[in-house]
Amino acid sequence: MSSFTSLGPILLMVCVHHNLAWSANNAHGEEGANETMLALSQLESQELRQESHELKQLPCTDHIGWMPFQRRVDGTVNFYRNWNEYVAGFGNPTGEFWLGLDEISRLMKLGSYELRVDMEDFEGNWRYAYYKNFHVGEYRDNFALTTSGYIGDAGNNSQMSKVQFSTKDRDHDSGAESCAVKYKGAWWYQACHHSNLNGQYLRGKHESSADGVNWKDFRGYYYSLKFTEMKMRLRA
Ligand SMILES: [Ca+2]
Repeated sequence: MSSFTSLGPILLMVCVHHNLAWSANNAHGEEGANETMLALSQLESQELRQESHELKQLPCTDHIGWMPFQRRVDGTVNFYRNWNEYVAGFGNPTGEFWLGLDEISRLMKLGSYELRVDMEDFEGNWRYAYYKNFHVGEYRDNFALTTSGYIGDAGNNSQMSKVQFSTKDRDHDSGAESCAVKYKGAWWYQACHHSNLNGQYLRGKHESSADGVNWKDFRGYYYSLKFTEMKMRLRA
């Protein structure tokens, strides 16, 4: 693939808005090179098909190549789910959903990624957290998360180094208890968290501690956010 490196980063996927049609996006959303990139995407897609044996519908990227893999928007989808469900993914990519740890891990094979988290409270305040480096390990590593290079105005509440993913039925955190059970979510818990974006959708202020859709440095442990979206993009 080295002959295509001058095209810059390319993210390839099946897009739910373009059912089973491969689409390609570069970092700048330029349309001029679409034919060339489509050819490249077909090459890559064949490699991906051989790996996965099936095509999975992925969320659409936006015009600059960000692909969402987590979204909370109205509380209609239950996020307090078990390990197998977080591995496989659930929900609807056009609404609330979790893409799935298997898929996120598989996409890591395409290159180096960056992460952006957007969030909104019920008063209309928006914040974001960007991480220049975003990596999710494989199943055998319990999908350990590494992030670094924070920029943003939400607070650096998801910087991690090889922190394994935990669910209510798989405790991989570093605390004595099960953080996923205690805080009713599924996350890269340590002991336990500064962010809990897969927690309960509690719609603003709540009395229970840290078991909502929380981001510590934005609205704290007693406020469940209205909107969150986590998205990844191949890094230039
Ligand atoms: Ca534990």
